[in-house]
Amino acid sequence: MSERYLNYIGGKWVEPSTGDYYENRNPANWDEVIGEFPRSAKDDVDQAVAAAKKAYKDWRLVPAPMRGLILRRIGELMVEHKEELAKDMTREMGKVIKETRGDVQESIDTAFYAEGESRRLFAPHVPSELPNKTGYTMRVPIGVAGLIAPWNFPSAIPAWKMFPAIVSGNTVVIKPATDTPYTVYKMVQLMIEAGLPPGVVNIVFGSGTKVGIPIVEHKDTNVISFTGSVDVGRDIAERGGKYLKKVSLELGGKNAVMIMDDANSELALDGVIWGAFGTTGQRCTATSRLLLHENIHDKFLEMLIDKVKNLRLGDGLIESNDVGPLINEKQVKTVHNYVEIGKSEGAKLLIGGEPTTEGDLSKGWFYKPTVFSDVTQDMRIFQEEIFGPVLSVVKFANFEEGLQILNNCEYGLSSSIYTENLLYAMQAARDFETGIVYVNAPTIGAECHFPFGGFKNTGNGHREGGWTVYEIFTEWKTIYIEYSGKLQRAQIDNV
Ligand code: UN1
Repeated sequence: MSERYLNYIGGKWVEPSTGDYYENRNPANWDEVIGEFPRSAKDDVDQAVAAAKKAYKDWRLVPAPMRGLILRRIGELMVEHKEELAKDMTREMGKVIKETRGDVQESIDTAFYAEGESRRLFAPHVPSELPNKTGYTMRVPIGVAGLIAPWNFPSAIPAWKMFPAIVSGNTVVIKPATDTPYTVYKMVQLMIEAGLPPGVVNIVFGSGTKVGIPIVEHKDTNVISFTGSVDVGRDIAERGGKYLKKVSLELGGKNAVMIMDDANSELALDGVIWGAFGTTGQRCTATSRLLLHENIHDKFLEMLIDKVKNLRLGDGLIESNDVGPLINEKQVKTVHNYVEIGKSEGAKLLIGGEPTTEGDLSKGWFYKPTVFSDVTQDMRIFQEEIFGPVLSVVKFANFEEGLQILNNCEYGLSSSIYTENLLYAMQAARDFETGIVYVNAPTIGAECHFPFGGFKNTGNGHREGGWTVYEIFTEWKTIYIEYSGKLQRAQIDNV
């Protein structure tokens, strides 16, 4: 029998109240069971939130730089365990080993950045309008943070949420994605080893309905952070709204690369391949629309298809493979359904377009890298997030038309322009309606110390990453101190 893993609540590994577990399997080899994880329920959430609430009383009073030292230790332990974490992540999530190393590295960077930020949670001191009176501000933690993580970045996204939440003085209850519980389990082990007191971090494994919703609706979770689909994000915002909770959402993307006719085409080609087929297209930031200037359209497509043909699909643990499997069978069906939709809408399938079980791939959820040309703006494969290795190509005649096509989208996460022309680059930076714009680089590859998030349906205005994530996990407080020894009335006595 495979190993069983438990929830972590109030400093103890505990069985779920349901006594029920599910198997976590390797998407590249369905026969391999990584472990059995709890199918928890509301009772477990209640216990975890109670433990977090209790721990918050002391944790909020630990000086932020001291909390930061623990974050540094967490980062150091992750450096020591980087290779092992990456290998296990590839086994449970599928993406190739160089990418899982990057995923762990993003968490390490986030830990070290959090340590730095712990010594500079700046808050302005501003002059008062009255004499012998002053006003200053401070940032305080919010309380218990409910964190709901996706499976595509099994380490980095939990780190983006947990580390700033903790360093700011909150305690957390995290629900890892059901497809990638093991990575968070291992991270939390290291966080305990680094010296986090009991109750500061709690994990409850299980589904969105049985665990996620109770976290959002619990009266004692004060801030919620979720990364996932628009539909679930909307539901969470509505539920959180009823309790007037702070809810931070990072939702989908339908990211486009626009290639002008003056671009360095080899550079653009490498960027498009990496952006579209890295992580098997399962990034919020993945390139899923390619806009090609009509002067280079045919030639670039030829070069692109040649490269796509040579991408090696397979088990991500084999260093020479380029593209791993999709996360699960359901995702294969979703991706394939979109391919069928694309064909029926009249787009031209140039390569791929089907799952594959050839040779070594027989036990995994592999899908061939797929490219459609002749895509038009009204097509669903142009508008909707697919979250798989499917690239939709559209032709445009000039910068203005390309810009209109790029912005014709309900999402606004990431975008990119390839050009050698400064005027186009600067206009793209200003006019692309996305939270992240790249010039001469693909749509993926955000760094942990910059704000991350997007416009439109990509989110609800918050930004994870960088210094802005500390806005999510802290509350502002304003303190007025009167030292005139008399009643002074603002707006009245000083005019
Ligand atoms: C995501 O896909 O949700 O910029 C996160 C990138 C990564 C993070 C992606 N650093 O592609």
